[in-house]
Amino acid sequence: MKSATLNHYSLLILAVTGMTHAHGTIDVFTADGVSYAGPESMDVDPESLPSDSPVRQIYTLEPILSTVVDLASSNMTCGPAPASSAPVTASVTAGSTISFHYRSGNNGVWPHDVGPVITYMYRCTKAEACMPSAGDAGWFKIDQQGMDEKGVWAQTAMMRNESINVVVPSTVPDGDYLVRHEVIALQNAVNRGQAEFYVSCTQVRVKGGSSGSGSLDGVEMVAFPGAYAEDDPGLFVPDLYDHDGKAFPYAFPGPAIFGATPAIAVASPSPSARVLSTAIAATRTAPVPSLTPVRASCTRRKQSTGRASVRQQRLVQGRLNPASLR
Ligand SMILES: *[C@@H]1O[C@H](CO)[C@@H](O)[C@H](O)[C@H]1NC(C)=O
Ligand SMILES: *[C@@H]1O[C@H](CO)[C@@H](O)[C@H](O)[C@H]1NC(C)=O
Ligand SMILES: [Cu+2]
Repeated sequence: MKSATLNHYSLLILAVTGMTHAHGTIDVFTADGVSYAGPESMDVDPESLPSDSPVRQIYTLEPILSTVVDLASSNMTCGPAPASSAPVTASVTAGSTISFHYRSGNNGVWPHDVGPVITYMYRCTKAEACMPSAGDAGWFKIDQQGMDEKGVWAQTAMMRNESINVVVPSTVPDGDYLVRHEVIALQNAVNRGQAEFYVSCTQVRVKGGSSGSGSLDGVEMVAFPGAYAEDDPGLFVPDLYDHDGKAFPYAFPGPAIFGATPAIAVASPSPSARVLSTAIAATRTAPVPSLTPVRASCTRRKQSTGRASVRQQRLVQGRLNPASLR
C-alpha cells in the first residue's frame, strides 16, 4: 500500500516537473516546399543539432519576460543565449509563404492560446555568419497576427497544432536574412512585465525578389533589444480579460509592417470589426470587476545546478565562438 502511494506521488512529481518544460519551440520550418526540423533547446537536449536545419538553437524553452531587464537583454535578438549559427540557410522565394510549426518541450502541442505572433527580418551579408548586435536597428516587420473578429488569437491555431503561415513580401530584395519569429504569450500580461516572449532566428536566402537594396529604403527599422518597452499597450494589457471573449483593438508592439503605408500601419480592423470595436469602446467605460483571472502561468525555473548545468554552460560558451562550430 505504501509503495503504491509513493508511486502516485512520484508520478505527480514527474507530471509537475514535466510541466516546467511545457513552453515550446519551432519543430518544423517550411520554405519553398522543404520542411526543416528545428533543434531541441539546449536544456531539453544539448546534443540536438540537426545538421540540415536553418533554425538556430536556443538555450532554453523558458520565456523572456517583458520586464525592463529582459527587454534590454541580448536574448531579445534571437532568443535565449542562441547558437551563433545554424548549419544551413533555407532558400525562400519572395512572395511565397513560409511556415512555422511549434511543439512543447514534452513533445506535446504549443501550450498557450492568448497572444499574437510577429515576424521580423534582418538583412545579412551571409546568414550563417550573421548576428546583429544589440543596438543594430536593421530589423523590419513583415507580419503580425493578432486575433480574428471573434477575438480568437493566432496562438489558438498553434494550440490546435496548426502552423503559422507568413508571406515573405514579394518586394524584399534578394539576399540573405535572419527571420526572427516571435510568439508573445499574453496570458499573464494583465500584470506589468509578465508578457512572455518565445523568440528564435532562422537563416534564409531570398530569391525572386527585387534586386539591389533599394526597396528597403524608407522601411521602418528597429533594434532588438530596444524595440519594445514594458508599458507598450500590446505587452501590458490590464483589460485583456474584460472583453468577454470578443475581439478588441489590440495594439501590436513594434513598428509598421513592411510595405504598409503609415495610414494602415496600425492593426487595421475590417469594417465589421471596426463596428464591433466601436461597440466595445462604448461599453468599455462601464466599471469592471477588479479581480483579474489568473491563468496557467509559465514561471521561470531556477537555473539548474550540477554537472548537466556546467556542461551546458560550457556548450553555450563554446558556441559563442563561431570557430568552435566547425
Ligand atoms: C539570456 O537567457 C539565459 C537563459 O535563460 C540566461 O541565463 C541569461 O542570463 C540571459 N542573458 C541576459 C543578458 O539576460
Ligand atoms: C502535431 O503535429 C505534428 C506535426 O504535424 C505531429 O507530428 C504530431 O503528432 C501532432 N500532435 C498531435 C498531438 O496531434
Ligand atoms: Cu509557456
